[in-house]
Order: sequence, then structure tokens, then C-alpha cells
Amino acid sequence: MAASGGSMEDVVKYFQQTREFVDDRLREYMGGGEPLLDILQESINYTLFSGGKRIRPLFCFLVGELFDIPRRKLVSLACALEMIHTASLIMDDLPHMDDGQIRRGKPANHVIYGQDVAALASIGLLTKAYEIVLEDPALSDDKKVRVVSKLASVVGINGMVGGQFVDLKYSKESMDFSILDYIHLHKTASLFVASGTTAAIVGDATKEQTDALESYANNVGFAFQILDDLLDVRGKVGELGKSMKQDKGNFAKSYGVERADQLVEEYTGRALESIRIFDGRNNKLIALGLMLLKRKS
Ligand code: GRG
Repeated sequence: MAASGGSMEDVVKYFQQTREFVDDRLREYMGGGEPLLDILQESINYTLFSGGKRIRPLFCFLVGELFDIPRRKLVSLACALEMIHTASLIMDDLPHMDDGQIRRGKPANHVIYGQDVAALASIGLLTKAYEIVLEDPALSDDKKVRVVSKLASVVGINGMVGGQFVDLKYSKESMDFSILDYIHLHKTASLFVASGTTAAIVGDATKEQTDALESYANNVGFAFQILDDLLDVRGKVGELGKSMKQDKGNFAKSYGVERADQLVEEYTGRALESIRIFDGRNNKLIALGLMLLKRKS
């Protein structure tokens, strides 16, 4: 892809630099704690710095570019999104949840630190996410309230928590498509949507612009999850870097691998179509959508 603002190589380099920037800021937020809490902090850092792709902060910053938001105004939000995501991974892997033993090619958090510490690491990170946004002097009180309220609703009962509940209680190998959609809309797509729409709040986006970003994120989120399921069906643990679930609802199993492949393309196409209103400024968002389409883990 050659788009305005640089070659694909430039965009990939920009993504890598943004990831490093996010890592550095996360380290600052996580630094200097009470020595009694060293093991808890180590457990948090173990998962927070274990090679995540930082897609949600990246999306947040790309939306920031659309509205010329200075980076300093999005740092706390971008890091909060990654903290929420990491908290959800730690919790998801717990034995009474999805019982994942491997995450990003390494033993899951609770395998190393125990279920008690892992549960606290997850709740601690989730709470820290709200705290850093609320304490950010770069954001007005009005923006903080709107951003944190959006984040809380995306995480809560009608968000990721609800998606996880339905997944745990109603997911089985063959299931209703509407239940499968509910799970993935709430477990996966919703945090993508929040990554774009909260940045849009900071950027004073219009309703039309916010709707376009929401549609992009929803479609990317679905493409992302279907691809995740395809990788689960096709992959080996070593390549995938996480435990594979054979007995759960899975788009690739429900629709068949060929149709699932088509759906990934279709959802990605719809995502890219949604952001045409930003033509001339959307090359990195296009690149992000295409990059996710090609991912192997
Ligand atoms: C927010 C603590 C908290 C709980 C909410 C446990 C739970 C309830 C929800 C689980 C949500 C979940 C784990 C969804 C899976 C989303 C997904 C496809 C994750 C993989 O994302 P990547 O590929 O991961 O961005 P990396 O490893 O790159 O960070």
C-alpha cells in the first residue's frame, strides 16, 4: 500500500515506534511502588510487558492524528486501554474462566504467580486504568467524566463482563449465531470501539465522525475475532502463543473455514469503507486494518 503520508514501510515503522512509546509510558505508570507489594507488581508487569501488540493504544493515537490531538492528551487514555485489555487477559486465563495455561508463548499469569495474585493483578490493573485517566492534568474534568464513563460501560455488565458471562455459560461447539455475535461484540469488538470513540471524545469529533470510527472499530473487531478463531482452528500452540480452545463457540467452526476467511475480508472491507469520510488522512487506519488481516498471532 502506498498512501499519502508515507510508504507501508514508514507506517510499519511508525507503529513500532508508537508501541515503544506506549511501553515506556506504561513503565512510568507502573514504577516506584511499596516494597511489600513487589510480587503483585511483578505479576502485573509480567503480563503487561510480555509482548502485546498494543493495538488498542495504537488505534487511539491514530484517531488522535485525525483530530490533531497532541499526544500528551492521549497518553493516559492509551495506557488505560492497554491496562484494561491486559487485566481482561489475566482474568480470562484463570482456571474458573477460560483456563488458559499459555499466553503470548509464556505460562499464563496465574501459572507463575498463583490464582490469588493473578486475580488481584487483574483487578489492580483495571482500577489503575480509571485512576490514571481521572488524575491526568492534560484532560478537562468534562472529558475525564465522559471518557471514564464510556470505559466503565464497555467493561461492565453490558460490556466485556457480560460477553465473558455469556461465553462461559452459553458457549458450546455448536451454537446460535446470535449468541456467538453477542459474545464477540462484547468481549472483543467493544474495547476496540471504545479505543476509537474515547479518543474521539478528546478530539471533539462530530457525531458523523464518531459513528464512522465506531463502524470501523466494530468491523475491525469482528474481523479480528474471526481471524482469532481461524488461527485457533488452524494454528499450533507454538505459533499462536496461547492455549487453544476446542470445545467453545468459534466462527471458523460455525461458518466453516472458507466462509470465515471470506468474512474476515468482508468485515475488513466494511471497516475501510466506513472511514472514507477521513479520506486523505486515513492512511494509517487503513494500514492498521490491513495489518490485522495478515496477522499470524
Ligand atoms: C476487564 C478485568 C476485565 C474483565 C472483563 C475476562 C473478561 C471480563 C473478558 C475477557 C475478554 C477477552 C480476553 C477477550 C479476548 C479478546 C482478544 C481477541 C484478545 C487478543 O487480543 P490481542 O491479539 O492480544 O490484541 P495481544 O497479546 O497482542 O495484546
